[in-house]
Amino acid sequence: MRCIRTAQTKLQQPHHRARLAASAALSAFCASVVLSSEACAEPAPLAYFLHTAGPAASPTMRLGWVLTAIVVLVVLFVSGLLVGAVLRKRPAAPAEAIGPEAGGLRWIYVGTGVSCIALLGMLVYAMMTLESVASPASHARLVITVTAYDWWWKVDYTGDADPARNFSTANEIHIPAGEPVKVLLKSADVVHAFWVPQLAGKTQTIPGQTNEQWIQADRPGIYRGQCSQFCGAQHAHMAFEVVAQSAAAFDAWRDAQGRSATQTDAAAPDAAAPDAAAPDASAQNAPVIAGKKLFDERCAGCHTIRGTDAQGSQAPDLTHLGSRRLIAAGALTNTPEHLLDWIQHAQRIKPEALMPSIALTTSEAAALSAYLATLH
Ligand code: HEC
Ligand SMILES: [Cu+2]
Repeated sequence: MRCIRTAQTKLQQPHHRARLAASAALSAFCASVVLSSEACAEPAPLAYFLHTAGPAASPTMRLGWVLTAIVVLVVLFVSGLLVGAVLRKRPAAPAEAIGPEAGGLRWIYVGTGVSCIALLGMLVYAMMTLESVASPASHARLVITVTAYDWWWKVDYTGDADPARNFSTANEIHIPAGEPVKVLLKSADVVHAFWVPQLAGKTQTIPGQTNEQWIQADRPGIYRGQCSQFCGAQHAHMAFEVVAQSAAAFDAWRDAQGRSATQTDAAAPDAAAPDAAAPDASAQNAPVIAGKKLFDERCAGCHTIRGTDAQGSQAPDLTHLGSRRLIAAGALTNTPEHLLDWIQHAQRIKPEALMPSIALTTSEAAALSAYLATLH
């Protein structure tokens, strides 16, 4: 958060003391209400105070603001009355006049009446909002299944007539922009909650039950999601991203993700000519081959890479690892350095995560890196 750092630097310089109060106020403001990328260097990733991007979320954001406004008005009004009552001087009453008082009852009738009308109005508005986000305006053509695991998200694309377009991926949900998508929500272990604040409200994932949510992004973009039900040590590092794309880009993505690792390799132009370039290619591929062997020995029990012997089912599918923006459920950006760091120090980066830290020699790390780089 750059704006806080700026404010702190100013505090350390004596000639800026006069601005101390202003800087402190500014940094407090930025820290508590980082509303937009203009206000601060890094936008709040969930950014749900001001920004929504779809019909399942916008009505609830409006409801939130309207209810807040009404509540603030009520507090101000009642505070005003209270201050008025405290300041008001009444004539000293004669001592013998102690007894039931009839004065002031009107305030109670009016107050109760107004409160009832306001509360009833808020209730009706809230029910209407609930109704409007309950189901999409048109039938959802795309249905995906998201299964929550401690502490990551499995995403299954199923239901396409072409089996090659049905597959499993992790922590990154792609959807076509401008159309509703139905999300079936499951849990593999404990109760989690699926929440993409800019696209829809929260829905719990409950073991043994399938819940439903729908999301729709009006425009292409990347929308951050987060588990919002405390589910254990790494609950806070259980994020994901929804990537909304044009219909064509989404189709291309789905086609690519459906391919197995070997198909992707075969499609790559440099691996297409195994004959003439064989000696060269195999020298180049030696680390890749060593890396694949290492993967089969040390990682395949948990992870799947489609098209290979690695068929583990308790961890993210890594067939197209390279296509993801983030790894470890949003904990790190997907760079070769972060990948190696994660593999060797998963327990430092996400203590108690269900992947062990794996010790690698320098050459093993290089080989594994080379192999993982082929999983695009
Ligand atoms: C005991 C099971 C297990 C083993 C063995 C294991 N992993 Fe994992 N791995 C996991 C789990 C579980 C996660 C998800 C952790 C999380 O995000 O909380 C994970 C996450 C990952 C991720 C991040 C994937 C993503 O999309 O976010 C990578 C990359 C990865 N593992 C690579 C490896 C490699 C390489 C090996 C072998 C050297 C390996 N893993 C061995 C269980 C395992
Ligand atoms: Cu969770």
